[in-house]
Amino acid sequence: MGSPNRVWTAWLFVACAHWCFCSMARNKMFVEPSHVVYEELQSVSPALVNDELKPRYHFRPPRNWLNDPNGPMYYKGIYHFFYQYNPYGSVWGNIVWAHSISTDLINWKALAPAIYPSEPFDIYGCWSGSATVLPGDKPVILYTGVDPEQRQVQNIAFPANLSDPYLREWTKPDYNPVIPPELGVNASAFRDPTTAWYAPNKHWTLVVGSKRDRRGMAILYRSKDFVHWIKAKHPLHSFKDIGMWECPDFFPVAAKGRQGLETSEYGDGVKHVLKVSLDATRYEYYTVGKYYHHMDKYVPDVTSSDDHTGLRYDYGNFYASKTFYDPAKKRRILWGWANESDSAYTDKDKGWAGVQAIPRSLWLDDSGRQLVQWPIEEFETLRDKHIIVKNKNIPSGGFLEVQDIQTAQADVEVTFDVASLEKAEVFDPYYVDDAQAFCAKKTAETKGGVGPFGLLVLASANREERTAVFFRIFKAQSKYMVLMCHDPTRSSKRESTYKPTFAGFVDIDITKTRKISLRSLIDHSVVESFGGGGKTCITSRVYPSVAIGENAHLFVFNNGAQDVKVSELNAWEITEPEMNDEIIY
Ligand code: DQQ
Repeated sequence: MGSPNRVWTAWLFVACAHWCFCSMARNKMFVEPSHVVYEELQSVSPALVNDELKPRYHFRPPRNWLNDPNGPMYYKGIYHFFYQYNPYGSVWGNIVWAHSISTDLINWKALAPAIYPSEPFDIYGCWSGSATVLPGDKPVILYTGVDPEQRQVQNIAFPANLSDPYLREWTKPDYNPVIPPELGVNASAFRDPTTAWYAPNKHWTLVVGSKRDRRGMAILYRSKDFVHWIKAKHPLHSFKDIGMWECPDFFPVAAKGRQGLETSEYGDGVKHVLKVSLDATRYEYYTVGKYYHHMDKYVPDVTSSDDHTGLRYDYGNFYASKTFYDPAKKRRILWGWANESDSAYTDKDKGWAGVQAIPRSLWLDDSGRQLVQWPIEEFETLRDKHIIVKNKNIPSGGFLEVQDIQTAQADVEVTFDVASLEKAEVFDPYYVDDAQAFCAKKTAETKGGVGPFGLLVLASANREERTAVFFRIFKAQSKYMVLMCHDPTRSSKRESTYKPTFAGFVDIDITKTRKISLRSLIDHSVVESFGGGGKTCITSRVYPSVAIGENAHLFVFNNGAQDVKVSELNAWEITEPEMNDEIIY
């Protein structure tokens, strides 16, 4: 048992994964609704639907299924990224921890999978988890294993060779699991350990996602040696009637400024953030609050709500996210899974499914009420051909095409001047907690007062096919409300794809700024947008049927009653980074 000093070889992985797949298939592994194995879709040869829709600069393996980001970390000058991956097909199943490395978080080289089912404590699954870098620069991984009784248990793994900066080989000690589900813990809802922090009480501390009945919970564990873990009497935090909390993330943020904090930081000028991924809705929410160390208790601020009306990193396709502290640039970086909007059957035909959103730097907004996110600066090294448009008035009902640049693989930044708010529509308070439903009602087609104005991306030349990314400004009782929307309802003629509108409010005082900015990263079937300088983010997966490759156009539009001005628009073609093309052994 155990795999100390195992020498990694390709054949061993293939044999192991094959055995694992057969054994899972034999045992019909159905665990949770979100972990359905489509047995008939595993191990098929993909008939590519349209490879031009495959994202080119977002993180992805060359083929097959990807889901959650796992264990991101920085070690000896190298960024490590692991992710849930199916080596056999483009639907969920046979999950291993695939492993990639980078020196800039943008160009990636693939290594052989780091963690894969091999021992009784993980033979039915190697699910999500996190890395912690212990003093003396010693990385360690904690991940969820599924054991033969279908129990979710937490396991530890160590690098086999700390002098290998690529950390190619990982060892799972025989004493695993280090955190089994004890009496009173729901063993089929007990997963995704966080990065641990060293608390002032001189214990390593972490949380594991769980639920009790319908109460979502972040169960807290403490350890002196990182091997023996003791469950605390009370969870770090919990919330009623919400269901399973997957992939919790808990970290400190500076109350002022953009600098990231190491996960164990505490004291004056430090706030904390708790993020949970809700299995019931497949959306995730975060709160900003205070961590009371002496009680190991986290209390969200009154401005942060714990339920489905709460804050989201991203109001679109973005799930199971995880942050890590980058000591090289003193920043906190967010990774999130942007899943497909296609059916499992179409994913099978495509031969690929899932990307990671572009890594984002994240910090606390000056208001202290929410986080702000922005694509990491390294992304800009991919910018190529550049076009600028300045001072263009877009009259009511007008369009402006951004020409002389290909826009299927692009980065667009635009600032709109909103000179007058006179024609703003009256806000309907019914939608104050449901921006998404508001956007579904007031789409890009619905004429408004101030807005809808914004971009039509991945558009056909005649604009019949397009994804609208836009703002709409309303007059509420005591302030103006800025709604940001993604409307992909006309993004494709393909019926089979899910085309939901996504939306969030942007917390800016438009009466003061009179301006609002929008950035959209367009990557064939990904549209990732940042409104108000990164205060509100939305990611959509869209699959145009006409606006593909060279046939994709970009427009600015204004469907409001009042003119708006593009004070400046910058668009860049984006070059293709190195993206896990071949495995380095
Ligand atoms: N995905 C993993 C689980 C996690 C879920 C399994 C979230 O550990 O709860 O692939 O997407």
